Amino acid sequence: MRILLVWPSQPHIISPPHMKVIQEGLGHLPPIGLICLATWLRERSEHQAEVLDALLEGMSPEEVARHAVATGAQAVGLSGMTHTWMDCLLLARAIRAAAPQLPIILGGPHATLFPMESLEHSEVDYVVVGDGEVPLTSLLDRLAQGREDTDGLPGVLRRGDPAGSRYVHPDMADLPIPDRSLTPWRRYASVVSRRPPTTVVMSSRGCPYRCSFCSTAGGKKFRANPAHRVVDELEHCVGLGIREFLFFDELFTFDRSRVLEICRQIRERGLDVFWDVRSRVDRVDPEMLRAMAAAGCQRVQYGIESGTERVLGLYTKDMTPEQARQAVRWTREAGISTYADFMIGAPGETREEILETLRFAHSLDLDFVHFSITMLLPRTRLYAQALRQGLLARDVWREYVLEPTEDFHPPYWEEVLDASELEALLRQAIGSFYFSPRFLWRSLASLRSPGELLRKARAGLKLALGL
Ligand code: B12
Ligand code: SF4
Repeated sequence: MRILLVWPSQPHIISPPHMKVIQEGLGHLPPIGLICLATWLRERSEHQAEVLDALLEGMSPEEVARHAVATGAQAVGLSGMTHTWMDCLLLARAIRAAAPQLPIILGGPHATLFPMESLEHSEVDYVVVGDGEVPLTSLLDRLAQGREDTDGLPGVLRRGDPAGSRYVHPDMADLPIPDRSLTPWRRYASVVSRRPPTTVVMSSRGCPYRCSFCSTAGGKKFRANPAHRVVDELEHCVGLGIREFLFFDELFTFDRSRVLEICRQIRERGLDVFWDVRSRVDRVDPEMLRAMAAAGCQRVQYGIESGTERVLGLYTKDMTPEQARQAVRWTREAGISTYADFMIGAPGETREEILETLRFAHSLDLDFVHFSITMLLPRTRLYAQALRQGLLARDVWREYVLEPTEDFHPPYWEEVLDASELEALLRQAIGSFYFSPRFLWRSLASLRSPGELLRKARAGLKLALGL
């Protein structure tokens, strides 16, 4: 069968106001999940897949539907997050209207978290829950036989089926290297790119930690590609002309010996690459960071979240502010840039605690910071707590999935401070960082071209005016 795999445009994305303001300047990253699927189908099945990044191409739902018809697609697969669910649904409707016979299959983090609710919409024929490679192949095999049922198919559901469990691919090393040339790889870069084009790598999936605000879409079990396979993937991309990599693993540094081996092999193979990773502050050490720096690591992004032990405890982050301070220091000493995420608006968090977090963030000498208001994300323990305690009267996310509306506001914990007070504190936090003389000076010193200066200045100005 011939399947069109689409990453939809996102005009209705649920995003905090300050992110919407700067969205345009953030650049585009490849839809790596769809690239993984298309590569798998090409190498392990008779089916053919096309990946269409409608967000990158700026294509409307109607344009995508026309493209599906014009290219003779026999099925369409859509990927998305709950935050982009409304756009997935509008796209599914446009495809149904243009080609009613085409089966529409939904996969990705949203489908995994809300399979049954998504199937309530008649435009969605099948959902794939979890890793998509094997489920999608078996579904296409079945559709090719002219069958529509899902009996015995792993991770695939259709309307009327009982709820099923997520499909977990048994061995990550068995997955082929995603072929970036299936997408316009030269056009991908992010605002923090140093040597575009940039690509995304997922060298592991899953995270065993228990932060209450996180939905750990990759599952609780850490599953990783062995070091040689990770470096093979980098080498493959270098062959194509890509030298900059964003590792989007939930927890790249979980397995210390794997990280050291990846670094050793990058050096041994003489790969001239730039990369950045996400980590916890308690899963790094000076030796590991030095090895990472020597192998081209440019930046480590830490989820520090708060400067107070009480709030970190509320989030069950299982780390302390002191560990954060130490990790940032070690990272800087290794010559790697630091990027930290902070959140404001935890259960019971007071203005004073938020200001303490702000002071803490300033005291760390970070290169980049990102502040956000704690969003009560669907299917998280924090969200369940808000429902249990009556802070939220209704399951607003479920209602949204059943009937998405443009004016949906993601829920915050508004017990002590309400949304407008939190937003004012967020503006203060962002402003105090990005307009501080130290930060401005550092940004200017790290600029590489007038174009970059222009892009960053535009994003900064929009932030200042938009907020
Ligand atoms: C990379 C990433 C991003 C990148 C996206 C870049 C890109 N173009 O892909 C960036 C940094 C831009 C990003 C931003 C955001 N993200 Co994000 N992000 C992730 C992250 C870390 C990895 C996703 C990924 O690439 N996984 C690797 C691939 C291989 O897995 P996958 O995409 O899930 O695909 C597999 C399966 O899901 C399935 N599949 C996927 N699509 C399809 C389609 C079909 C048809 C089928 C059959 C199967 C299938 O098969 C694939 C292969 O096995 C996840 C966490 C996670 N581990 O999933 C969060 C995550 C997806 N992000 C999340 C959120 C909330 C956001 C933001 C909305 C945050 C914000 N408030 O601003 C923004 C949205 C911005 C935007 N414009 O899209 C949430 C979504 C939760 C939800 N309920 O949907 C997640 C799950 C994080 C979390 N734990 O809460 N994100
Ligand atoms: S926030 Fe990070 S460390 Fe915590 S559970 Fe989620 S992925 Fe794991």
